[in-house]
Amino acid sequence: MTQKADLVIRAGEVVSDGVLRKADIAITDDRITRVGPDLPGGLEEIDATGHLVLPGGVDTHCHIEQVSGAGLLNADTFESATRSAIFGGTTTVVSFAAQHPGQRIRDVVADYAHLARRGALVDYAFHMIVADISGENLARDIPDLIAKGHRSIKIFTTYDKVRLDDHAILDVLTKAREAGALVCFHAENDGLIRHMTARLLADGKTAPRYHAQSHPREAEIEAIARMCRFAEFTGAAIMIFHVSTREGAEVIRAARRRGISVQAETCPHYLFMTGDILGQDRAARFMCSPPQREPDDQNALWEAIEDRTIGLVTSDHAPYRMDGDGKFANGKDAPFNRIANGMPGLETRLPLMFNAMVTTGRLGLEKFVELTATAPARAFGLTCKGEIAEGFDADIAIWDPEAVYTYGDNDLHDNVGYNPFAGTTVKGMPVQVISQGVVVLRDGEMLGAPGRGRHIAMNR
Ligand code: DUC
Ligand code: ZN
Ligand code: ZN
Repeated sequence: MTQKADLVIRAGEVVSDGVLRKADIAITDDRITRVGPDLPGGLEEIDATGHLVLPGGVDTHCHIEQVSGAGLLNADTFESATRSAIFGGTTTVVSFAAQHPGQRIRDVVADYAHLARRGALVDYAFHMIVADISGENLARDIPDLIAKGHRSIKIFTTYDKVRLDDHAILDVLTKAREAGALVCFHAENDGLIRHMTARLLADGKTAPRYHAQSHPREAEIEAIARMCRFAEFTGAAIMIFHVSTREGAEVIRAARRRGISVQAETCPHYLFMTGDILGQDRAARFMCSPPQREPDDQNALWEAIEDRTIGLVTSDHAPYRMDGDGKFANGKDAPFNRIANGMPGLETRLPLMFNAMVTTGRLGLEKFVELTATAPARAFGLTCKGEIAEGFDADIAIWDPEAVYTYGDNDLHDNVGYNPFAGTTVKGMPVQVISQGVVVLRDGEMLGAPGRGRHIAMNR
């Protein structure tokens, strides 16, 4: 007699192999062992009748317990960020090990790994932010860390202290190609941003709403085009983070057609917010870089999602509280360029995208799963994540497609203290979440213990 599975999720509508079908899922230990009709009984059973059973979300762009270029620690620990992730149906996060000039990258990765081991409630991996290639960093640490499964590097083309110049970027791209890592870019032209910031401040235009003018669309377009050329020149594989403009997406589309290995992501705040949001009260809540753009850009981003120019939607969760420890660390009247950039998004990413894609029917359920789980896992070599299929990790979110929820001012489970999507109503919410085969969210109750998350190595 074959042994009973530990858990069987029965009779849900399952997206598996990119197709929706009614099926049971058997899980033993932390793995999916079978997907199919009428599976034998398990030691435990979950009745998923009337629900959608989807891979847990994979969010490959979240800033957690990170010190920014300006030296500010963000509001979330690995525990609070991954708690928020679970409530939003996400079961894998890729955050940052952020080097600052003068630090050895191997020490930085070890430090962030320690924080994650202590707090993470779901599985995780890291991008290495490279801000200093001197000494042993480029020659030794980076190849060693890549070989250990840290196969993603993040580079800033702007932001004082952490940005790399073109020479250093080309050195990193060459090393990444040799060692087999993907290089991700925050792509905005630094000179343009500094030029515009100085002009605005000289004119006394210091309010948050001027932030958008200080990051003109041309800054993104130029830097994306330059990084695509550098990828072509070096043969390295790259990823453009948080694409916000029509022209940026067009540059990427053209580069991909030329055969360059460039992937791209965008984020819900570019799909669901426009630049006029910075005219609202307490606009610091919505400040991010690049800034939100125009309705025409939103249409272009959706077109780029449809034709796979943009393959992933991530949160760019960047949590800063609306107080002196966060956004206003430089004073409550700080000029726009001294207010921390970013907003929380780990918990809202999937419901917002589900509502837009599944509830209202834009591109549909299978594409939603691809964009938010399967493609992010594949892009970063997380080969056991992002799919419901035999042999994959049992990371699963069970969704009630009829659940309706209106976001409130401060209803998220992170440490940030506000919800940038307050007032938005979504239909479709995750109601049970399973991580490593264990139920970690049921009936609104979190069941996992901090530190249960595991580091997942990125495969080539
Ligand atoms: N922009 C970034 O580049 N990082 C974090 C948040 C943001 O808005
Ligand atoms: Zn960025
Ligand atoms: Zn970011």
